Amino acid sequence: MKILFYMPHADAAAWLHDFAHALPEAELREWQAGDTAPADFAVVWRPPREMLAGRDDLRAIFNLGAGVDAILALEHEHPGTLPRSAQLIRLEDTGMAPQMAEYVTHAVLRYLRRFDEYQTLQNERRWAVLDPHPRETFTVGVLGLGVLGAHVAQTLAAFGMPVRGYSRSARQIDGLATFAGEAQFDTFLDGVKVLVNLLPHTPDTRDVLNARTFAKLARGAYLINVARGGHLVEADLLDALASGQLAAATLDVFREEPLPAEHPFWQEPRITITPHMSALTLREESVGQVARKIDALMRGDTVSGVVNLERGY
Ligand code: NDP
Ligand code: OXD
Repeated sequence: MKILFYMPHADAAAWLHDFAHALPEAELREWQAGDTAPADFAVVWRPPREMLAGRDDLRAIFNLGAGVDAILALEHEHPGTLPRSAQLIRLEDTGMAPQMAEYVTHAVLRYLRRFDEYQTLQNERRWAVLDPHPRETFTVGVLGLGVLGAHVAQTLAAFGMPVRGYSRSARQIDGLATFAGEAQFDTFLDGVKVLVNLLPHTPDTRDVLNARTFAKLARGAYLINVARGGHLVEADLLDALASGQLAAATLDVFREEPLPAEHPFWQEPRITITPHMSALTLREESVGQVARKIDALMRGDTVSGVVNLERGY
């Protein structure tokens, strides 16, 4: 069995080494421009179109991330790029869920305990105790109750604040109030103090973090966006911060990455910026999961994590 690998900025030799260990019978190679030799599987992150177009020999394409928006954008821009023969399969957790829970919990607790404001006081050499936010009304709303969102929401619920979750289809999760579908979106948002975004980026979810959404939240709410930059209408965030409807935001993802040096977000002290690191792709866990799924497909079994191309996730 032949496997093509492509992951820009990664240590390809280390990945190929680990795959060779996990799949000793496989012939592995890093894809280079112009390589059209046969392959059964492709393991990729943000591949160029020419890597996949016309490759009708592929049985599956493994996306080395949870989000498949970049690869589906290729298909959208150039229909027919994804070989009909191949299933598109994404990573499921592979160590990202605990990382995401740490990141989001840190951000939520920082706002709950007003550490962001204490940092400002320290910068001004001022000693003052601020009124605590009441935990019982510090409602956290998590957009997306998939592999990552459900874990994040359940982790937060253990801290005792009310936690709500929102998904496309109805879900029941212990300790959470759950809402589903557009008809329940406004009820989900009503009074939320911290909005956490863990939706996939699809035509239905693009721009979901906008002025209308912010207006439904509690006054002085917080935003944590760890999904995709395309979910956020950037001008609406700046307006909501200026008006006080939002108090602060923590952003890990941006429309343009790296965030350009001249971008206004860098100048806004109420925005905390991190460089798309909330949940990194871990090599050992990812190689293990992909290798197990390749073994299963070779046996003729079905696997989980297959992307529904119509839904876009
Ligand atoms: P999943 O596919 O497991 O979960 C997606 C969730 O979003 C599901 O609950 C789904 O609903 C819900 N959803 C999808 N579309 C809609 C919609 N239109 N309305 C309401 N709910 C919707 O994804 P993961 O949890 O694995 O990952 C989520 C996203 O996190 C990824 O797509 C990626 O963009 C981002 N990510 C960011 C990382 C980072 O480092 N910043 C790292 C990893 C991922 P339903 O349950 O009904 O299907
Ligand atoms: C992912 C990501 O989708 O790293 O996995 O953003």
